[in-house]
Amino acid sequence: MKLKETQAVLKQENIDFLLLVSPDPAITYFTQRKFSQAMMIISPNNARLLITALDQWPRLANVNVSILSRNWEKDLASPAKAIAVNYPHLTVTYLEKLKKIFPQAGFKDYSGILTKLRINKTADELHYLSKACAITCRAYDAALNQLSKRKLNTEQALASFLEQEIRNQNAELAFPTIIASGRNAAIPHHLTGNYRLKRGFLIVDFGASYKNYCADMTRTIFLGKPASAEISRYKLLLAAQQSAISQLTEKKPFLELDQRVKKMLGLLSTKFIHSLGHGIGLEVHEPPVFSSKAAKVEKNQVFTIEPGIYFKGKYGLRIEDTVAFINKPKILTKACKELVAIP
Ligand SMILES: [Mn+2]
Repeated sequence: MKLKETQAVLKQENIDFLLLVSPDPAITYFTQRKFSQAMMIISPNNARLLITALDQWPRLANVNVSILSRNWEKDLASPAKAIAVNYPHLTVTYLEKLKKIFPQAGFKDYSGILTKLRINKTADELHYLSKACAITCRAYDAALNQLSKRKLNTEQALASFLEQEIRNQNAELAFPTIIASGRNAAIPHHLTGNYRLKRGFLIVDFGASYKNYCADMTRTIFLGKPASAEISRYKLLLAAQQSAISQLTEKKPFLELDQRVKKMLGLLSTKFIHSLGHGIGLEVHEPPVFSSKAAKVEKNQVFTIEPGIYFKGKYGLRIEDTVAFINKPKILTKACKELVAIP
């Protein structure tokens, strides 16, 4: 993706090369592959991928692939003066090492430029993301069917079922599945365990990854018969979530959407203890960063909208969609959001 654009920026700024070290997701971005160990050296006129003999040898257009040797730097022509690196994905140890290898060079953080390139998804990326979401929804529907037959009795069993359904569709897991039943649902990042599924809200937060692109969806189901207060809390949260999506317009600051959701939740807004959403792509969490004042809705961004309310020691609810903003919002996770009660 966008290798030419990157090289144009490097040329413009007189950078000798951009150096990326695994597990930097930018390597996956440029090659559309994952490697156990890799380095990428992108200069204005050339792109090189260095990998070990332990990985499948990729065939890549516009990228030369060679073996990552101990003294890989020997192959580089004239001493480099300006080297771009991706700070958030480079360890301090590695940067110190690079400074010793290239004592004459200045190092420039290119994370901002890489973010700018990656924040607007290409047509291929949008396709992969919508496929990941469709796979996720199919797994969810299959799980609902199992739950209604009372075939899954623990958080772990439900998580395993979803994960198997994802793998059966030739996809991977985007992140560890969160299944939270009863009072566990009051903990947004509950660690799925061997707990029996209980009467009450059940949070199902999971996603498939297709060609390395991630989906993220949360649904809250009710096991048993919900009381009217429980139904009205669910309906309020759903209305807030849908309203945030309908308010998505180009250039709208994400913080404004967050404010709107809080307003709609009223007194319950103190129970909404996390961010409204996050960008998603090769990484489950990537820019746009909703809490940043500068973050605005832009064309071809993909992000989640996921308000939740949590009642300590009692229960919790969260509704999350992965949404693409093209000219208008397009919900990619199309699974049903009406409150499903399983007797
Ligand atoms: Mn999420």
